Amino acid sequence: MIAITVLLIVVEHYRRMAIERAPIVEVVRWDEDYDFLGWIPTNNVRLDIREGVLVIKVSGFDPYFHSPPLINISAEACIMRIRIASVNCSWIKIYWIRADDLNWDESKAYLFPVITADGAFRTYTFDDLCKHPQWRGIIVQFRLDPEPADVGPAVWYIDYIAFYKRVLNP
Ligand SMILES: [Ca+2]
Repeated sequence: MIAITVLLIVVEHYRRMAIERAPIVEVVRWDEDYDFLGWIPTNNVRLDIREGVLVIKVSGFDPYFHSPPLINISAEACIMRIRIASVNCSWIKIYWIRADDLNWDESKAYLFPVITADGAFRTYTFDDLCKHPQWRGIIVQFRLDPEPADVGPAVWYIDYIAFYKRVLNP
């Protein structure tokens, strides 16, 4: 029995290593003007669409905005890639709801590593959500918060935002 257990652990170890090294494929992407039409300026932001770029202007305290509703992506798509130019805001926080949990709360939230806020476009690829225990099942909708809540007159220019999953046999 011990030998079988050890074998299973070794197999699982190599399976996880293979997944971590597997290529990524795009599941969903918002990039063109019409992709951004369904985005919602929920709290103290103004949204504008300019030549394929979603412009988010912070207009007050605790700014945030929502993705379109019912995106319904599998949590396998746990890698977020964003091409963004940020002015005066170094932190992106994400919240999400799932098909089996439609409440917005702090358990389903994550503050991404710091970004550069000098107004130049950069592409960031975050795989942090792959290890988040609450990023599972079906993701129904998410929201993004320029942080901190008192960030002040910040602006984000999002060229695109996309989610990717790893596949062993693309
Ligand atoms: Ca774009």
